[in-house]
Amino acid sequence: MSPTLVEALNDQMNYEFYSSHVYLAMASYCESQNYNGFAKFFLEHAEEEREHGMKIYKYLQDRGEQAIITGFGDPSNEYESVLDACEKALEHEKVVTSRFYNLSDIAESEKEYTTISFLKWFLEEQVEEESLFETVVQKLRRIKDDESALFIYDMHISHDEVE
Ligand code: OFO
Repeated sequence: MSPTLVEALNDQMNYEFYSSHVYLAMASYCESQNYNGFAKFFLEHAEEEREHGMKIYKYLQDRGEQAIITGFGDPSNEYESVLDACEKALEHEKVVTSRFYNLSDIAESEKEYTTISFLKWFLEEQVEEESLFETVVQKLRRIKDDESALFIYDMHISHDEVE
């Protein structure tokens, strides 16, 4: 793999770890507001993002490259509501998708067929993740300020919204 591609893969690996922190912060916000169902939902996502980061970590090592661990900025810990957190999660996933498109462009331009194939899993995963957050955001927009409906959704979210 070219140094450009290795650097881009490293960057995405670190972004996945950052995503894990973003969802951890969202989980903590939800828990602080006593929305424990949403907190659990975001904690599960935080764990998934860590697994995504580790998938790239392993790929880099398998290809004879060192995975370079760096930091990203702090995630936001302040949200106006559960809906606000979920809208931001959806926006975040859209950024992740565009990052995988860029990575795929680099791999394609280098005819790096193994990496192109490796990245396909992530592209498919992004379709599921965007669709999941779209669903949650749509439901929350319908719920609006109905506290009882939000209370019921909070009890069911981890069970209802699975990829
Ligand atoms: Fe939620 O995205 Fe990772 O890849």
